[in-house]
Amino acid sequence: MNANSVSPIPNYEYFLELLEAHDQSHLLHFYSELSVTEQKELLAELNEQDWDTLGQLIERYGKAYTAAVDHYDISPAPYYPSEPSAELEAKYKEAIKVGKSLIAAGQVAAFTVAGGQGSRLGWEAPKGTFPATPIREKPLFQVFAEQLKKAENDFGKAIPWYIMTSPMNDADTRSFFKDHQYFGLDAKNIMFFPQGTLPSFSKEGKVLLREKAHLALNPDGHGGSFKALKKSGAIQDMKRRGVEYISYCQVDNPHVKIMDPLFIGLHALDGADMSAKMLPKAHAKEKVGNFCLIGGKLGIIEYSDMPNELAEATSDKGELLYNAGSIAIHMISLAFAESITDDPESLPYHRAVKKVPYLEVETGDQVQPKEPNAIKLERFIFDAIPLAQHAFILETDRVEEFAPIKNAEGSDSPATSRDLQTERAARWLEHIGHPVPRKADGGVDAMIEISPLTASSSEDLKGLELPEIKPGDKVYL
Ligand code: UD2
Repeated sequence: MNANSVSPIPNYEYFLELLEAHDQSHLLHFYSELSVTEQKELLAELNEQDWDTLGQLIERYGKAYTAAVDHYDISPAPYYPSEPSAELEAKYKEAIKVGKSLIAAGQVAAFTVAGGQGSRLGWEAPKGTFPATPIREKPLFQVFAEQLKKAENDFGKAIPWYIMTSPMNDADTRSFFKDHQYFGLDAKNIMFFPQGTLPSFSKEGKVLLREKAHLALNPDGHGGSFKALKKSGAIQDMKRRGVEYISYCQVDNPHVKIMDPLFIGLHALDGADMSAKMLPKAHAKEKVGNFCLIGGKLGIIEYSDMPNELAEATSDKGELLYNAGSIAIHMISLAFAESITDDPESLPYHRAVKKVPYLEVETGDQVQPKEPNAIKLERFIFDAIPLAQHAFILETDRVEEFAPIKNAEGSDSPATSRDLQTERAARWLEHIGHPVPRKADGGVDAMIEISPLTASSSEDLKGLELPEIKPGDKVYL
């Protein structure tokens, strides 16, 4: 469905005047050389941008930019522990009950952000199509779809799934799902919508052309989710279905538990606006956001913005003071998401200087820059946390919930993710007393894949007929 009302796109003269006023008229330099279709495409792209706002952003983040990070009054953030203390035990039990009943009542939707460009992974297609699992090589989207199918079977209620794409990968994402018959889900319960874009601009403040008829656009960050949820009609669709809570995840982590009764229940019991899962960081500079209290409010400082002295600070016992790392898993109340969409300027922008290929207007040459040449702006979803009246963090276990695929090689790569998937499967089996061969270094001496349709925890494996696993075996359950 699409709730956008389509208004006509203004003509060339309108944009010429507008762009001249913003000192960006070079974007129409090649207009007369374009075919009628290309002319329309260019005007449509120009029409997508809010030029007054963009002008202010270019002013602020372009030439005149000075980094102003107020790291005042920062302290470590408290969190719910993964293992409840004696006084929390009853609350966790109650939360699991509440979470299950909310899922069964259809009040929880799944939301996956899949609009990123995946450039670090070197995968040209949408990242969700990447073959992620160790044996069957199921794509990431299939892993999530099967989780939702299992939840639908367990709770007797279909779970609506919202998938944010970008204009660059929207069509490919939709056809991938269609080609795979929506992985057994009912297409009526899946809604795709593209996020917004922002043009890259030069250090001198000129918006770049990618081609004669196209701006150099990039997705506006997952913080663009709020705007896109509203613009696409997804928020309306959620209301129509009686959804009250959104379970948010990134497309790159096959271990995310999309429907986690404990997390959902704690969020509801606490009346939270936005909640997050955390892991103790593997090391001071791990590439995850840092949970902090900033001026008394919970927030995240991204790894790239975290001053070294804070990232590396330790307690008397030698433990990292800021050890709470964000793995980008959130619960968001629908009412809160809507309040953010009502104020589209509520989230800040983050600035990155990147190598952006562009068309040089003076010469008409295509330039592949060797050095970073352009400014990209993005918004981050987690910047909404400090705007929440109530927000909390829940600790979780690394192997259980974090096996991200981000880089082609090294850390957070397909290889490390496959190992973690095997390790989690082995633990689930061992937990119910089923032996798994291990090497001298403790690693699993086999390859094991458990389908999300078979089990969402070790509990689901109880009572199943399980094969004996010998060293070097490949076992798919
Ligand atoms: C993200 C978090 C980091 C940590 C880590 C855990 C940010 C900025 N940082 O780091 O704190 O939690 O994940 O895995 O998020 N995406 C879109 N649209 C966009 C940009 C990104 O949908 O415009 C999606 C993208 O498809 C991916 C996710 O957001 O699924 C993460 O984006 P990233 O790769 O920029 O962030 P990353 O992995 O450095």
